[in-house]
Amino acid sequence: MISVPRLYSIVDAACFATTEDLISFAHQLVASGCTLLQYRNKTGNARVMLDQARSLRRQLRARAPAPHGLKLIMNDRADLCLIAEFDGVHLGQDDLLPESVRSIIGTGRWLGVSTHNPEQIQEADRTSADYLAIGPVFSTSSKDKPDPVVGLEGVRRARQLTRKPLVAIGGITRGNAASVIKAGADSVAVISDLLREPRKSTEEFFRILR
Ligand code: TZP
Ligand code: MG
Repeated sequence: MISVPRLYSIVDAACFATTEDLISFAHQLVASGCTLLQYRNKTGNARVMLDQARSLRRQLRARAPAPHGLKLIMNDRADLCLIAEFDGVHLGQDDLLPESVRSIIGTGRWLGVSTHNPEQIQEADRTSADYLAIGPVFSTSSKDKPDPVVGLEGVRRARQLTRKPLVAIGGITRGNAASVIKAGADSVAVISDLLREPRKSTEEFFRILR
């Protein structure tokens, strides 16, 4: 069983004007203690994604050398995970099935699966996924056409349905993160609340969730 850190930071390419800005942001997260970081890009083409992912990998590796330090997770794409030498893949309900991706990435890399209701949790729990995500817990503006909000009750229910590490996502801030962990999540995945002041925000998340 893997161990997920309390904070799972997501670097969403849509939030940055340039690759340099994206990498600078990721640097600040890692410098402040983030050890699990997902690269997400819903609009860039495959070449842009690979270019940004490779830059992230190269530039962050120097700061947090594998295997002890940083885990870099590729959203959606097993192929780009391998080419960019990332440490795992995160899948949504519209992506390839977990076992298909497991056959591509092998057992050494992490596999995460997003779920939005009890049925999806039970189904994902039967796969070889290393961790499950549940959300959106609260309303979010970081995702196009988000599924219905599951609330803290959705996190509690998810906790009862799986023993895999549980990551909560969607509208999570320093203000509500403690309640999400209390509801049974092992970790919180965050986009927006890291953007404005990444160092301060990261440090505060870790302080709050210790
Ligand atoms: N999946 C469910 S909610 C969400 C994703 C990718 C977005 C989370 O972003 P934020 O800004 O932390 O609400
Ligand atoms: Mg996806």
